[in-house]
Amino acid sequence: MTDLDSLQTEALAEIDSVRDVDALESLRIRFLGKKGLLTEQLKALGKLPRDSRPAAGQKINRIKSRVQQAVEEKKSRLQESVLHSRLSSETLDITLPGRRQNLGSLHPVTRILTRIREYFLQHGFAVVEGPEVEDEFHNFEALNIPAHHPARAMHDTFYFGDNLLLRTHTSSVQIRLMQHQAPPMRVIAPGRVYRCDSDPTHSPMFHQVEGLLVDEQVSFADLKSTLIKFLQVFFEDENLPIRFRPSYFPFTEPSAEIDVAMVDSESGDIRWLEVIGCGMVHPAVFEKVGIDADRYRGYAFGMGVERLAMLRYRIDDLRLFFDNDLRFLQQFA
Ligand code: 2NL
Repeated sequence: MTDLDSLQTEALAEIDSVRDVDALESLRIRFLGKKGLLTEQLKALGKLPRDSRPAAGQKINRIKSRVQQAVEEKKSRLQESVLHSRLSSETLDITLPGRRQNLGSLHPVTRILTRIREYFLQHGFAVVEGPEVEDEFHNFEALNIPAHHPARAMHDTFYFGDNLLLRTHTSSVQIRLMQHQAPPMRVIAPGRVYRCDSDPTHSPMFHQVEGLLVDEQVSFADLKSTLIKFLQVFFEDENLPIRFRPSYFPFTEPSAEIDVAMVDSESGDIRWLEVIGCGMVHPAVFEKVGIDADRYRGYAFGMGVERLAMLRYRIDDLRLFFDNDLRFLQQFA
C-alpha cells in the first residue's frame, strides 16, 4: 500500500494551492472519484492480511472524509471570492441622478403670441380669426390698395390663380368682421401671413397681430395711449423710450410707425427699432365694408410677432424660428 499519510499530505497541499473551481473539481476526481487514488486504496484492502484490514479501512475512510471536507471548504471559499469580484466589478452607483424624460416647451413665437393676446384680452379686445386663403377684395381692395399697387404684384404675393391668394396680412380678417358686424368693435386678429420673400431677414411665412377699434368717438390720442401702454407692459419697462414717426399706409390716415429704443448688444449704442405700424382707419375702408364713415372712427395697428420675439429674446437670426432645432427650442422650456 502507498503511504497513506503522504497521500493525505499531497491531497491537502494541492487543494490548498488550487485557484479555481474547475481545477478543484479535477482534483476531487483524482483523489475521491470512482477510480480516484483514495478509492483505489479501499479496493486494494483485499490484498492486505485479514487482521490489518479493519484498521487500514478506517484510516482510509478518515483520510477520505478529511480530503472531502477540505474540498468542500475550498469550494465555498472559491465561490465566495468569485461572487465578491463580480459584486465589485458590477457595482451600481445608486446615487447617480436618473435619466429624466425631456419636457416639451412652447415655441418662442407661440409664447410671444400668447403674451400679446393676453394683454389685449385683458383690455377688452376680442380675438378673431379667418381664412389664410383669401380673395383680392378682402386682402387688397377693401383696404384701399388699388389694382396696380406694387403690393399686389406677383413678386410680393402668392397667387393661386385669378383672385385667390395667401393673405399678406390679417387685415382681411378684420375686413370680414366689419362686413358682418356693426360697430362698436374692439378686436385683435393674430395669425400666419405670407409674402413671396425669403432671405436672412424675411421668411415667406410669418406671424402678425393686427388690432382694430371702431366706435363713435375715437382719436389718435386713444391709439397712442393704447399702444404706448402695451409696449411698456410687453417689454416690462415703464420708462421704455418710444417715438411715433409719421408714415404711410393706404388703409390708414394719418399713419405712423412706432419705434422703441434698444441698446445694441454688440456696440452698446442706442438704436431706434420699428415695432408697430398704425393709424386711423381710412374713410375709404369704412365705405368698402359698409360702415358710415361720418358717424364712426377707428384706429388700427399691426405688428410682426417674430420681430417682437427677436427683440424680447435678443435673437439675431430670423431663421432660427423656422429650423426647429431642439437645442434652440429647449432654451424656452
Ligand atoms: C405693419 C403695419 C398696419 C393696419 C395694419 C388695418 C386694418 C384695417 C383697417 C386699417 Cl381692417 N388698418 N391695419 C393699419 C396700420 C398698420 O400694419 O407694420 N404691420 C406689421
